[in-house]
Amino acid sequence: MTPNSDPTVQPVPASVVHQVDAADTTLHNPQHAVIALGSNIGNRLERLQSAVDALADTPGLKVKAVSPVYETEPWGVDPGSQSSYFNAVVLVRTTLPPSSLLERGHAIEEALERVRDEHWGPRTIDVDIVAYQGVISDDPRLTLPHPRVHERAFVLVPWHDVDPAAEVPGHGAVAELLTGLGHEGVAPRADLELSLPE
Ligand code: A4P
Ligand code: MG
Repeated sequence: MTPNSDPTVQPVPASVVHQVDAADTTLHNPQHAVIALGSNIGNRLERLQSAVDALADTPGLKVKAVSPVYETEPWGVDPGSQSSYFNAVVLVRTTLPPSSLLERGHAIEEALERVRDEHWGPRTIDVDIVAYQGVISDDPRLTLPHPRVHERAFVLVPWHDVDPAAEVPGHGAVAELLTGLGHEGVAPRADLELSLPE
């Protein structure tokens, strides 16, 4: 099935931001990676934008696309126990190995005042490495692809927006996974937009 023949998959919203100049010209042998951002405390849009800016500022990394912003119901926690999230997905090309990309993600979380006091607790920002090239790894420090991504419409919907042909390594096409999951609890915020630094 082609992604567009699936009635549950929405057309690409206008706010997908693509950077068309080639990272390839400035990076040697760059690898594709997919990063998910989530925030449910404070100024959620500002936090997501700060994370995008910090990724774009990372040596050896080019941000290639930034998804639209979605407001999403908290997943995996008691209903009503947390505020809604803003979620987005960023496509990058990078010469950083996976472990360095994870470290950079943690540094960005720390810079944005993330406090880790509760597993799956509310957070100013969460930076997850969703996928790195086609790598599959069950290392608990960096599991690839992210262990729950194939069950999470709040990641798959924005990922599909920026890459309709995307695949979750080991789990199949994002479009197919979304057919099973649906879009419930994942609402586009067409009034909001993340920008890609020049
Ligand atoms: N880790 C292993 N693999 C990865 C990976 N691929 N990317 C390790 C990032 N980190 C990875 O993460 C815990 C440990 O996972 C780290 O030490 C890292 O080395 P954490 O960020 O400290 O803690 P966490 O985020 O609370 O745990 P976790 O398991 O990453 O939670 P998730 O899976 O990120 O889920 N609902 C909505 N609507 N939107 C959300 O964004 N997020 C969560 C958190 C729950 N519900 C949500 C959302
Ligand atoms: Mg996390």
